[in-house]
Amino acid sequence: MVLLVTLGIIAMAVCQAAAKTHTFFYETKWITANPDGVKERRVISFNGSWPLPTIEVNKGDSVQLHLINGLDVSTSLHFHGLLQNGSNHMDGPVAVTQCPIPPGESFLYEFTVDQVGTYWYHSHSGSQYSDGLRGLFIVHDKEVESNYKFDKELVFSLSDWYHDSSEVLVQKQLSLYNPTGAEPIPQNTLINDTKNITFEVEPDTTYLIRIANIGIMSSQYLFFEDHDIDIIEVDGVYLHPARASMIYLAVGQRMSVLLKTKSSASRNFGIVHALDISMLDALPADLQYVSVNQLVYDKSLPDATLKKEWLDIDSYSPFDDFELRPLDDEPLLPDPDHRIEVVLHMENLGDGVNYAFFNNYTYVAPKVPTLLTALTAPKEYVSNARIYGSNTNSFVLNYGDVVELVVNNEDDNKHPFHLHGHQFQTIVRSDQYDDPHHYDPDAETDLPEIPVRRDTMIVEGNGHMVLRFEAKNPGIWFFHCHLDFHLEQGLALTLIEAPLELQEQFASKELPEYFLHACKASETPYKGNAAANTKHWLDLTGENVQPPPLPDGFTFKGYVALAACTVVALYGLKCIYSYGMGDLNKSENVAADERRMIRKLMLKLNEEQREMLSSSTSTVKKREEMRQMIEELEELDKRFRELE
Ligand SMILES: [Cu+2]
Repeated sequence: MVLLVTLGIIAMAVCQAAAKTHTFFYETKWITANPDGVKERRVISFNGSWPLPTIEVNKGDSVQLHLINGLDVSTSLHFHGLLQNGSNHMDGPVAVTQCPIPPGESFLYEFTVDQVGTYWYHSHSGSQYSDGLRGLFIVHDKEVESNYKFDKELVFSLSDWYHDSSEVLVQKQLSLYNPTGAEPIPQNTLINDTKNITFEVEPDTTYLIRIANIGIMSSQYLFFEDHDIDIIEVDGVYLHPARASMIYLAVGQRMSVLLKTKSSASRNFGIVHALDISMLDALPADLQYVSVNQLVYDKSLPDATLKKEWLDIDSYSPFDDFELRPLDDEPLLPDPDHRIEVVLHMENLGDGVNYAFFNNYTYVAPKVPTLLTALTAPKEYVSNARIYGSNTNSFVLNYGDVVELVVNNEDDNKHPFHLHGHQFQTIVRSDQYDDPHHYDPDAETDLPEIPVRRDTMIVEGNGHMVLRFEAKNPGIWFFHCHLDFHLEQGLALTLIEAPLELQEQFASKELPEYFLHACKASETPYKGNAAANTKHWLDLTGENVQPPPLPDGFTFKGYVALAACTVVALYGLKCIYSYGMGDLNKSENVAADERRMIRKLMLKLNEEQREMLSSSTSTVKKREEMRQMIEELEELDKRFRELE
């Protein structure tokens, strides 16, 4: 009997140490939720529940996540930060590594986790994750965690929150009526997918707090009133602890911090998170950009209240992540074998929509997902960037090369860039400038000896950023702005990393049948070059490309700058409207040139209306008029388009 019990205990211990397989069956379904307590809206649930669960596994475990698409739109899932070494086809971005999963179909995400730390999962199908299809993914490892002393664990997700669905938001963003590419402004912020949370803490206790920004657009600041913290992990990279009073997380970024509570307290303290309002094109009067939650020592003590100085975001000084050092002290990689330099700018194309570009190309999804092009290409073509399309910004990397990626930002805004498949070394991040400042590798002498590694990094407005990594993870890896409206505007490039080795990896294992079934069910071609040509690999006839440019000498921003005052504009609109509508039915009477003129003017007017609408001083009546005018302009343009 004693022996049996002993054997039983040993068996249990072995079981606990052995790697586990975690199996999940999640059906995506629309439900309604009201996380900010202001407006009920549609969100994407798993099996009818939202917020979505935090998935927790141990290093070495396997995940089998069956995703059943119960939505009326297609979907996909990306595990942000997981390197998917050997499982590139499980990475999730539609048109990059997989076909969309259409309504009614299912897909299995199956991989082994060989990393530790704080990650998250989200839809990688358009901007769909702003509809709530996102959650945290945490990987534990006793050995790594034993480097730090803590008693308890907490998890915070931060996000911006919109009352409109992702479909509406993207329509607004990619509109002729949004010529400057102004991003939709969130209505609220959430913490753990709700507002006003309360954490009851014990005195003299150290909490490990994992924090992830799972928003769609805005960076956030976070601090604990009157408490310092030690940062110990950033994007899955464990660190020498760094003392901080405030942190800053762009969308996609994560940190773990240690917070030691006081021995005694005479009140409760604020857990304060605030939007980086410099990223917003306007600040609506009703947007609560600073939120105070409660760190509760004792419920009978007074709660923290909002302090006036917390509203002064300009005075915030968060910890600079370039000061962080990885625990493994991995030194700076040697000078690169392959440097990729891209220039980022935003501009309108001939359809009037504002797009984002790398080296004058805006990302347009290829007809065939890039991974499937790589896996079906003959060896003689697989390393030729051309087959991956002329609008996918594809770069082919050789196995083992040290790759340096330089982004020179010629846009005024900052952008959080995420690279799939790597934790890269962050080498240079310039300040923000009024005019573009490109990276000059010869002038830069002060590279960090032990750079921090991340998977998501900010480039400042008109500044530059430089990252390095070793090309040892064969795969198709997307590099894109995680401000998802910018991704919709085409701010992405594709790394074709070690394609020959990638083909070898997959030579020994077939793509699962359900993987190709998603392609068939969504009518996505799954063989051939970016144009789905399987015979002539260099012939891209029929591929997806960007719209043509604007006519010469025409710039929207210049045009808008010439905008007349509102009164004139309103008067002008009336003339145009009656003229335009009156003649439209006899379309031949309206010369193409005149139509173009009218469209230009409409754009200018619409721009003005939108600017006025976003200013908080307008009266309700005035705002209603403006809205109406925007609608009328949209109707007019629709009719113009029907003529063309
Ligand atoms: Cu961006």
